[in-house]
Amino acid sequence: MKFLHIADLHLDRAFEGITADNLPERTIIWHDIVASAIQNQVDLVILAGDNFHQSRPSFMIQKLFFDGLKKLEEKSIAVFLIFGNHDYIRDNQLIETFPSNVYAVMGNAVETTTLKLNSGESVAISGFSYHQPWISESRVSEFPARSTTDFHIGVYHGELGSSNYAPFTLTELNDKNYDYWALGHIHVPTRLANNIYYSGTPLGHNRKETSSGVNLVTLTKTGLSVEAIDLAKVIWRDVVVNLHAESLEGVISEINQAILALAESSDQTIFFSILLEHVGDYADELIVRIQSGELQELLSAYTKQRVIKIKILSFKLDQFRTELPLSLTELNNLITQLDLEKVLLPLSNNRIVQDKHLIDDTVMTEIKQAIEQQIQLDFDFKEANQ
Ligand SMILES: [Mn+2]
Repeated sequence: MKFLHIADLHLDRAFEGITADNLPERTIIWHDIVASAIQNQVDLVILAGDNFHQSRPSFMIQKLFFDGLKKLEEKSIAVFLIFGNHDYIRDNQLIETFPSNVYAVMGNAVETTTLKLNSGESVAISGFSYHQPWISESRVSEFPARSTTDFHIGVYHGELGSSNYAPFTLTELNDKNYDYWALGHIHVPTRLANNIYYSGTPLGHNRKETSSGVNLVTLTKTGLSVEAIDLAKVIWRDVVVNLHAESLEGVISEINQAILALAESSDQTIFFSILLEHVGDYADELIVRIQSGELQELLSAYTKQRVIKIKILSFKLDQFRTELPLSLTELNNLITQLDLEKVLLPLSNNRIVQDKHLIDDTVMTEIKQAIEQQIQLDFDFKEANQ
């Protein structure tokens, strides 16, 4: 049998730092996933949670999502889907009923469905959905013993080790003797074992998400093959431009060439983040032009002439970089220990914030990640062993 393992689609998630309207660029990925499933003639599509970025996905995004599911229904491709910590199940959440080809896990418990495939083979698929933004215990013990069907697939949204996202161990998963574990939650495509994979997010949504993919999995009686496919039409790249020119004119040309060199070798839209190194005497002038947004505008215009869509996120000038008297590990520790609940106390006392549950563990984690990301952008660090 053949199936697509998809996770962490986050279909309604905005691109971080991109303010222009980009809904088509953000949602084309789902269209392409559906097309890929049809083209590869898969029996099944698995969506391993966080299909939406929030538990209140917009009506328009839901329509797009259901449209894709219906296309799969027309081709008799089955879908098994669960909800993760971001799109956890709430009352009055969805605007449509799932089409007949979709098995969506809606209850609190682990659910199993069995499919009879055109090939005559049979497969059992087991998984659970989140009903709140975190789950502090492992759910693996609730998964049934391996079925007598030809194949058994486990679908699990969670984190290896200890965390608030259904933490699990590899031993627990292995002990089930399933043919494949389709994991969700970690956005970087990761192979944990021969038959245990995070497929990763199909589309990066910020500078850190530089890799993306879905898994095309073939199961046979004798084994499995896993092919990672990158369907993303939008990618994120950090570019370091080591400047040599002595004048503003030369510098603009150097930056432009560095971007075009990458853009021309790719048919994807690239969101560039540019780090300029060795900025010379023209620094003051350059900074003014960067702060006003003029340089970004100019570089985008150059690339648009070549019909390559590029956006520039930020500039950092390395002459202003300072080394912090810390290693990266020490910074991590400091941020982990940061008592955000205390810092956010005045805010969390606000009734709107309370009513809408705006501050939860996910938000806390995201704030900490954002702080760490920004500090890493602005400073250099000591080597860990010094
Ligand atoms: Mn998740």
